Parts: sequence; structure tokens; C-alpha cells
Amino acid sequence: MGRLVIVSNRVPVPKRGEAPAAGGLAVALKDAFSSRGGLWFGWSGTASEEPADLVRHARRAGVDYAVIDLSKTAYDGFYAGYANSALWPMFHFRLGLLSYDRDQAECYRIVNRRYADKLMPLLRPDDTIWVHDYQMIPLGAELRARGSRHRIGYFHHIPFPPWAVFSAMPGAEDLIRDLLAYDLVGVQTHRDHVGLMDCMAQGTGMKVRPEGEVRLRGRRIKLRSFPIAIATDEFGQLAARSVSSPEAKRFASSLAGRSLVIGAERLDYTKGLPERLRAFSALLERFPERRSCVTYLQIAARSREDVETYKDLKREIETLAGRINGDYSEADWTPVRYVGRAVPRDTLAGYYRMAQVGLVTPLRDGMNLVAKEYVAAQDPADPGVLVLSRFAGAAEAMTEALLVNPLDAVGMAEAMDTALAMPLEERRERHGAMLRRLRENSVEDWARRFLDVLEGKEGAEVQPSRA
Ligand code: ADQ
Repeated sequence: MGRLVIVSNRVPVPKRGEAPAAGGLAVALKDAFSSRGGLWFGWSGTASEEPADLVRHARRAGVDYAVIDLSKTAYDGFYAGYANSALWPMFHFRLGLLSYDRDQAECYRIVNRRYADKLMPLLRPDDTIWVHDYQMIPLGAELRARGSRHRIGYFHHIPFPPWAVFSAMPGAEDLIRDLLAYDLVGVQTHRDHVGLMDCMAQGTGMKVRPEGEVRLRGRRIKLRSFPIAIATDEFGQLAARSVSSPEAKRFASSLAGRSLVIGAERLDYTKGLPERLRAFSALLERFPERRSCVTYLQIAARSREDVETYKDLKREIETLAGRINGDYSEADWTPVRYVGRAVPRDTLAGYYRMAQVGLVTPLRDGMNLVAKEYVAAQDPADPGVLVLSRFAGAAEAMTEALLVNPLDAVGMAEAMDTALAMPLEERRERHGAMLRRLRENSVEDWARRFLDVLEGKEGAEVQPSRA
């Protein structure tokens, strides 16, 4: 079996002597890397005026990491520009926020060409290549253009809309045709799979078989869904340990016996933060008995601050949080506590465990790992309640959550009230069912399933369960 080559925009190169990153892809790929060896290729995270045109290498725990720098101009056009101002809103159904610029679109292609130029000499003939996410859609086609005959798979971490939405993007046909260079295109959910099949059929005019396959010049391109998972038990243990830390105890005592409602995400307009703050305000307005009895902690990690829409969002959230606190605070109670930055993973896990209600209410989300982490972090004997947007990919399998439409502030306020009042037995039942399902789909299984289908392994052709 050949090596596994991962390509992603950011490459989590561990520091010398340190263990690989605790979350995300690094965990999912650990088994695969250790059994067959691997290479992880992508951007270094550095954008400078005159980048060195070099591939920098590091070898950690048997894995080779190879990264390249981008020029400031390439970064602006490719990353802040086309990827995050055009592709990101389009894939999240937000056509009103789509900002298309032909030079930026060209820059996206140029960066993908450069990645292909730099990656090609590092490849061995029997490597399997797995490309991640919307920053890299044309990479497969660029590698094929340079003679690659490898098995190449692509996984799309964010939603996949139907053609009626996708086709609004200038150059939509080229973009969808780029996917034909892959042997396998994976998406998160059944809903995304329907979108992908629709785009393939309408955008390329080719026949898409009902099981999710396109045939092109003797090649078979498979289209499948692979719901991403987390390391459930490890996260649960982290949360259990974290609540007994001195910081966590200090935080718990600052709540003075009040219920805790928590939200945590990147500060992104897809995550529905203003809508959630309005819903919390509606809770305090419509259920006055909740005033002074509940504290809402929102942790919003800074993200994409060089994109204008994100700056506007930050201002809007700060204004809303300030207004709610102005309207409802008492001398000894602040309804909204707002932390505008990332917090360490163990601290976050502890906060999840302390919260009676987890609010995960994006307007659209490929999966949403916070929903899964919140459930994994709970004490099964006395678990909190997940209030989950029906537009998060996670909602497809987490049907025991209280499912809400994030655009309905009153509906969300009612769900929060229901969650805060839910009897222990019902909380245990709902939580137990979701936890069981999370445990059935480990993050290693997720990676293995994708690679098995990509490599045509026996028995892997079954559509995975919607876990
Ligand atoms: P994201 O949009 O980044 O991921 P998500 O899946 O929720 O969203 O993952 C975020 C991660 O960051 C979680 O592990 C969470 O714990 C952590 N995090 C969030 N806020 C934090 C904070 N303030 N401080 C510290 N850590 C924080 C994209 C897609 C998702 C898809 C994932 C994986 O948009 O839909 O689930 O990729 O495929």
C-alpha cells in the first residue's frame, strides 16, 4: 500500500518534540499515517511580500510535512478574496453576500496551479492523495494536467447547495467540472449529497447514476457522503478533567447557582450569532421568570478579520450583547458574558460540561463539531440539553436535540425555556441516544471509510449510516 498524501490549506505541523494537534484532521489521520506513512502538504500560514519559492520540509512522528509560503497578493486574492468572499458565502446559500471579482478568481486558479507544481515532484507513483475543502477544488485537475495517475479524493467540509444556488457563481460550470478530476468526491450529509448530485447532473450535463457515480472516458467518479466525527470518549474525558481545575471552579462559583447557556464558534456569519442573541433577548422578554436565573456565555473566536463582512458582524454582535446587558442586567447579574477570542480546548470542554444548555444554531453548516463536542462533554448522569439548528449537518443524525429554525427568535426562546425546564429523565434519554450514535462513528472510522471507497476496497461501497 502506498503512502497517504493529505493536501489542505492549513497544515498543522507539530512543533519539534510535541504531539500532533489534539483536534481535527490530525486525529482522524493518525491511524492511517502510522500504518502506511504519509505526507501532508499545503500552505505554511505565512503570507509575505517576497515569499521564498521553496517547499519547506519537516518530519514528525513518521509523517513528512511540506509547506509553501504565499505572497501577500496571492493570499489576498485567493484566500481572503475568492475562497472566503465568493466560495464560502455561495456554498452557505448566502448569495447576497457573494462578492465576485474576476482577478481574485484567477488568483485562486494560479495558487492551485502553484500547489500542483510544488506537490507533483514530491509524489510517488503509488501514493493516494486526499484533498481537503473548497480552497483546493481545482487541485485535482491541475495534478491530472501534469500527468498524475494517482487515486485522488476530495472531501468538502462545508455545505453543498443545489444547482439553483451554485449556478449563481460566475464560472460555476468550470468549478463543477473540476470535480470530475477526482476519483471520489465526499460531502458531509445526505442533504449535501443531493446538492452535489444535482450540481453534477445540471452543471456538467452528464448522466449521474442514482448510487452516485459519473463515468467519464473509462474513469468512474464516485460521489458519496461521509459525516465527519469527533474523538468522543477522549473529549468526554477532557471535559470531566477540566471541570475540576481551579479556573473552572472559579468560573462555576462566579455563576452563583445560575443556569449556564453556552455558545462557541468562530465569529462567522454562517453561525447565526446575531440571531441567537436576539433569541436570548426574546427569552428574557417573554419568560421574565428566567431573568436573573440564567447566564449566557458566548465564546466567539476571531476569524477572517481581513474580510469586510466579518468586521461588520463583529460590530453587530458587540452592539447586541451590549444592548441586552443594558436592558436586563442587575447590579449582581450580567445576562450575556461575551469572550471575543479562542479559548484553550480543555477550558472549552469544561465550559460545555458545566452548561445546562448548548446553543448550536448556525444558519448553515457542513456538520458543526461543536454540537458533537457539547454532547460528548456532558456528564451522562446529569446531562445538559442541546438546542440545534436544523440547518447544521449535525442535525441529520442528532435528532434527539431540540431542533430549531435560527431565524425564528421566539421559537428559539421557547426551545431554550424547554431545555432549561427539561426533567432529568428526558435529558438522559435524549443525551444517551446521541452519545451512543457518536460512539458508533469514530473519527478514525470516518477517515478509513473515505479511504476505503477511494481505494476501491471490498465492502466499502455501502452508503455509510448517517451518524
Ligand atoms: P468550522 O466552521 O470551523 O469547520 P466546527 O465544525 O464547529 O466549525 O469546528 C470548530 C472547532 O473549533 C471545534 O472543534 C470547536 O470546539 C473549536 N472552537 C470553536 N470556537 C472556539 C473558541 N471560541 N475557542 C476555541 N475553540 C473553538 C468546518 C465546517 C464545519 C465542519 C468542520 C469539519 O464549517 O461544518 O463540521 O469544518 O468538517
